[in-house]
Amino acid sequence: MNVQVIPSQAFADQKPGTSGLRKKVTVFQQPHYLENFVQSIFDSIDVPKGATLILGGDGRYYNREAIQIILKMAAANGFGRVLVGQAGILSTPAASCIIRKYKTFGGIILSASHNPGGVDGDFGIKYNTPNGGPAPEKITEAIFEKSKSIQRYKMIAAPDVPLDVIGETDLAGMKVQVIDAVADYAELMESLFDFNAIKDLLASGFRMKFDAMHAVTGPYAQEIFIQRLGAPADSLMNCVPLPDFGGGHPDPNLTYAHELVEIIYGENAPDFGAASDGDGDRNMILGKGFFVTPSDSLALIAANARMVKGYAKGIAGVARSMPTSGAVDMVAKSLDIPCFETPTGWKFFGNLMDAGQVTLCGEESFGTGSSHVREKDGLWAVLFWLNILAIKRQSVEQIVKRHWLQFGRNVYSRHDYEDLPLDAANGVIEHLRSNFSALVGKSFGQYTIQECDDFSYTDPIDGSISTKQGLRVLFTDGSRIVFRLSGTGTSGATLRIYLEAFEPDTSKHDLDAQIALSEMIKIALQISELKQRTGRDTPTVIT
Ligand code: G16
Repeated sequence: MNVQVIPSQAFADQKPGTSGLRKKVTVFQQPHYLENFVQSIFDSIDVPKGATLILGGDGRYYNREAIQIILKMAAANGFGRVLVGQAGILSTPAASCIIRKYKTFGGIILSASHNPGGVDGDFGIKYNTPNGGPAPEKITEAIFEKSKSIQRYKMIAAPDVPLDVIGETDLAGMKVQVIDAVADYAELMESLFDFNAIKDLLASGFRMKFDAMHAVTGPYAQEIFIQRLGAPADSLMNCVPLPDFGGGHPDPNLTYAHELVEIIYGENAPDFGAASDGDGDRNMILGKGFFVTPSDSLALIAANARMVKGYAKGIAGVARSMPTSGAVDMVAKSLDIPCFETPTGWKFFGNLMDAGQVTLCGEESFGTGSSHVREKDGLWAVLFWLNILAIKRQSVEQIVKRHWLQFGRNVYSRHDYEDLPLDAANGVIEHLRSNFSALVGKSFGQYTIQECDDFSYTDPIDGSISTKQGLRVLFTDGSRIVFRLSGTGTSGATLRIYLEAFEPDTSKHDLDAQIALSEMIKIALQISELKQRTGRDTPTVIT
């Protein structure tokens, strides 16, 4: 084998964020940049000789080039086999499914998720461990440490491997197996949900619209909704994956999925709308003229899990990230099952799922999933909703409102301030943190602050501690405001303000969240001195 040891110089900025290393494509295109990070992964995980790796990405610009580099590095670093999605494509949940199904040594996923793509867009890379989940902090920290002092990487000199046709190629003694990216995942979905019931629903005149946002789930949606469930072709939109996502921002929320939102709030709207993101792990759920918050979606899925085939025996427990609303906590209480509150980031759910303590997990950031894989899973959430709708035969809005009637409504919204100067955003957080004791006991109209803290988490399974995971301002009536800086952006800083108030009064359940939360929004702006410190008081995105 012709292994080359290529000298290199360390880059100081390869610290993985909330979910892997995400940077501009142009940063990754610098000589040795990607290679250094990949070698740092391999040097941090003690690759057993002959191990199998999964490799694939969301198809964004630079995916193919990166795959060829990683294959040649995997061959030089002792892997025996790499399973690659056809054309180098795998959705993030499908990659997790395949890592688990074929019991591989883990996988490398190329994605910057919901961030824009294209020549000037973003690229990303992360390592998932053999359980199929994103590497925990102790591994991402080790990778970062290696990346700071790396001086060489290993690669073989060989021609590129053909990736478009299913089959096997020998790469200097390592097998490269190009696999169907969709089949294993679709089979897993069919084992969890009642496809016959959903087929009947779709045949009954019920209309759905799924928006793949020109990202990775297009072919998965085609296979599952059209081929296996018999939905008419016009049930799908933007299902041809494009390296720049058609110039869009593949983030399934009310702002960026506006094409779908206009359809679902327009005349002759379909009964159900859904979208997923760049790499297929996020989801947005809509009914005719109605938006389901991700926090409510998690609560509803938990409350109705028993009616769905794969969850008929009941769920062991639930987990949500700290900024996610407490709606699922109410359901857990009524089911008498544990509910865990973790920091933001799917990696924090892995230990709980591996230990069998939780079945369902969710985050306000449009992520929902279960222990069927170790990533959040966009199409899984869409199918869960379709299965519930197939059984209940009520509208999405009716289902949500009946849920609120039973459990109360956790009125919720997130305000994002994108692309803030880093210093100003850090200044807001520091200002709040240093003001905690002055804030406690202070009243603003009907609201009084009871407690403020900087969220920290001790993993109940391995005892690892994660600190500084978001600032919480908790009010005496149970309302709260959370301030947190995003860990997934690539330019400037994004400040997220999460607002939540519990509303048991059913007469107020129809209120628009922005109106119901208007006092809290004012308090958030006032105590953070946002306008003075950043010059901004209007969010970029409201969800
Ligand atoms: C990633 C993680 C999620 C997390 C989200 C938060 O999502 O996988 O678990 O909730 O980031 O992002 P931020 O730090 O920007 O608030 P994704 O879909 O980008 O992989």
